[in-house]
Amino acid sequence: MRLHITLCASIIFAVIGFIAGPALASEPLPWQMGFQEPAGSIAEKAQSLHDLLLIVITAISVFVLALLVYTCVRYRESSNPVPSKTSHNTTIEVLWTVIPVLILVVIAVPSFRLLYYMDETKNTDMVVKITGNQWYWNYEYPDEKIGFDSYIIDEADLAPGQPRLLSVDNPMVVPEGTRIKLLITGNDVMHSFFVPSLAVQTYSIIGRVNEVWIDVPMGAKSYYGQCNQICGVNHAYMPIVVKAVSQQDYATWLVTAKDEFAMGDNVQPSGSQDIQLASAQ
Ligand SMILES: [Cu+2]
Repeated sequence: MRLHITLCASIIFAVIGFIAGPALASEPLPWQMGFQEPAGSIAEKAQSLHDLLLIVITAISVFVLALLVYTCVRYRESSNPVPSKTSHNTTIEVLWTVIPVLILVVIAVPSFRLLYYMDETKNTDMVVKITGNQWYWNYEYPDEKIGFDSYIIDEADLAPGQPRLLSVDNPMVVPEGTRIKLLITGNDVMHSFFVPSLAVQTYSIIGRVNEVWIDVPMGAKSYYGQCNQICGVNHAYMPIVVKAVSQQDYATWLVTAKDEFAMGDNVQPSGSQDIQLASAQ
């Protein structure tokens, strides 16, 4: 009975979440079972690869389970008192080698296709450099010469509608319908820039720049993510918000951002100076 109630509640939550969720934001929903709704071409391809893999692994698991059950029943001691002493069977050995190879080939084709698609960062519209710090993110727009830190908003300071543990003071604002090259690096320990709905998860490592791209679809929407590499005591408190806005709103935002977050030609991201000072001492 209790199981039924829990099950019904989870289905209702999932349906409510599905109806209410997608319009404004991509974020985890109560009782969510699957992926967040994929946003952009990379996430859609990743989701369809996942769906294919789910079919393959389910079929394999059911087949192996059926074989096990059949063997246990058919060859139990009472119905099979004298066990076979067969040690080789060439046909079966060929089959259990060739069939898994074929399955792996079927999986490899879409998998490599997606890997190469994700690797192709040439046709992007703009660049954002992202630096992981203990425990916040820094975003730089090199073409606009702006850069700013992005900190979590304390639970006590959340405005109505802002999700707990996921909201930040300065989101990474981007125009809708753009392909954005991300240059991801770090300033101290390893972090990981992870936005599930955009299917991006890339390590941020000091002294190294990892290049990826995201395909931000049309529509004003916030895509929520978090650091995904244990990076110290406040690891759970450095969320990510990629805020897609209309081209017009982006232009308006840029005007104020250039005022507020202007960088000189040689300005380093905040945090790196601290490290240099610390190592000089
Ligand atoms: Cu972390």
